[in-house]
Amino acid sequence: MAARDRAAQEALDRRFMAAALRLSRRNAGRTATNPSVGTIVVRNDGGGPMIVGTGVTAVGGRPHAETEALGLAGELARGATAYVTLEPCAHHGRTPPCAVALAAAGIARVVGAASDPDPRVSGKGYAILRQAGIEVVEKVLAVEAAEQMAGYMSRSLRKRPEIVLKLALSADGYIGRRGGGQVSVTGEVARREVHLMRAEADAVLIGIGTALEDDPALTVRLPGLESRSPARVLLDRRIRLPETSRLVAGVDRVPLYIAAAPDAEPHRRAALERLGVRFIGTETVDGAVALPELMEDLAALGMASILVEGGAEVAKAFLADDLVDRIVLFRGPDEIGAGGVASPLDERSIPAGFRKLREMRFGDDMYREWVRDI
Ligand code: AOF
Ligand code: ZN
Repeated sequence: MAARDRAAQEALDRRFMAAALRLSRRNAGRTATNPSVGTIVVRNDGGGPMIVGTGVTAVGGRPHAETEALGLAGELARGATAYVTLEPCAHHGRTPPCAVALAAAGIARVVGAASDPDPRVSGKGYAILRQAGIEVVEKVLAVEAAEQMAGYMSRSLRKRPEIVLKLALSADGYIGRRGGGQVSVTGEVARREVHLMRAEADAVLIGIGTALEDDPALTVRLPGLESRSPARVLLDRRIRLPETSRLVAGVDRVPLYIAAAPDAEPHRRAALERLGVRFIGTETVDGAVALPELMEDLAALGMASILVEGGAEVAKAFLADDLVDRIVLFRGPDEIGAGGVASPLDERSIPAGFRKLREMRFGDDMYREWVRDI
């Protein structure tokens, strides 16, 4: 292939992979322990590229994205290119391996983004394709794909969830007012964005201080997305959460896990358990919940991404344990002034190793996001 043709092909590959990555977000947070993968099947009969099939990992995690895309493409898959955001699987699960399905459908070329860390798949998916005579191009937009599937990567590689720390700062750098109940630091557009972040996470986590102060529900309350609320996790070593709190009120619809010392307040625990609250016994280090062990427990429960929403002490503890993988800062236009609770972090004190991913405006608020590699 001439250099110019190759450059054009690479640009086209990146474009379709970007589309496949956007598509894959549709089921983010809804595929259980499976990553939400996107597949686009494209053929070119001389008149330019034409999309003949698209697929996303189904809600619940199966069928896989490739199955759906190949089903739509039918006979048109023969000789086509498949763009897959994750290396196609090589194992027999409830469905035959996607690598085998791609070959059987007559796919001529596979362009992949992220490699799959799952030992049943890693390297084997691409090997099956090559053995079948399929041209394979790996690692197209691999960084973007791994970043988008950070939860899955983290849980597979490190046995703990990806941890996103979200803080909303006032213009004068406070995240709330002591004793003031819930304070609106950011506006309506930013609030909706936070609810979307919740919808894509497996759990939202806060400390008992915030629970007592704000009495939040931590659910997704966007029209049409109410069913997308993730589990709530509360750090409450001594079980101080009142049975009348909004966290408890929603428990029949959205799970609530309390991380508490195993021997804490047996009567209060029993009462909360009767209401449907689940408990995770936690080790204690210097009087605080041992976060690394708790994160392992949450990963074992199937959680791949945790959104930490406050307060300051909890944020500090996650930062001190070097557990934060992504930082999201909202910055509102108003000042809080006297009685403000200082933020443990601002735009100028992002820890080393993070790179800025995006910056945008939501209404009157600024949004800035940093990530580090997993
Ligand atoms: C694919 N396409 O859309 C996804 C894949 O339990 P199973 O059988 O569904 O397998 C889970 C594994 O499948 C998971 O760990 C990951 O390796 C892969 N996910 N693979 O070919 C997909 N979601
Ligand atoms: Zn598969």
